[in-house]
Amino acid sequence: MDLDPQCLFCKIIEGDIPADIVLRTANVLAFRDITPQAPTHILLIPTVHVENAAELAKLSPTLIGELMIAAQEVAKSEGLDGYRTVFNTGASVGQSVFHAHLHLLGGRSFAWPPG
Ligand code: DGP
Repeated sequence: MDLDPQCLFCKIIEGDIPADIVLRTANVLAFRDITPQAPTHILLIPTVHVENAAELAKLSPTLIGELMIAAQEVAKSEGLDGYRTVFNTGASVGQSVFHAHLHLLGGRSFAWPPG
């Protein structure tokens, strides 16, 4: 199945739920996070339903690379000179939407190690 009708992010891909979209390519959609954790907080998702980044990497190493390239393009268009990218993989580390997504965060300083 390409999309899951029960999935929140698939509904955004379909246009059934509105989102502030910043980039759309053949295989990637990027939109602003509804609860931003930084001045720039954008989610980049594959336009195919896959549960998490680990499954996406197995399905298509090319597609997971496309997410990283799209993140770089969005960071540039947002005027960021540096940025953080995060995949939360699994509920135990905070994944709450089970459609693979890359967080792109920037516009403030970040601590390391992350919390
Ligand atoms: P994670 O916790 O890693 O699964 O991140 C899920 C992110 O999705 C979280 O930062 C909030 C965001 N989010 C949840 N629901 C919506 C929504 O309806 N629209 C948008 N734009 N973002 C959402």
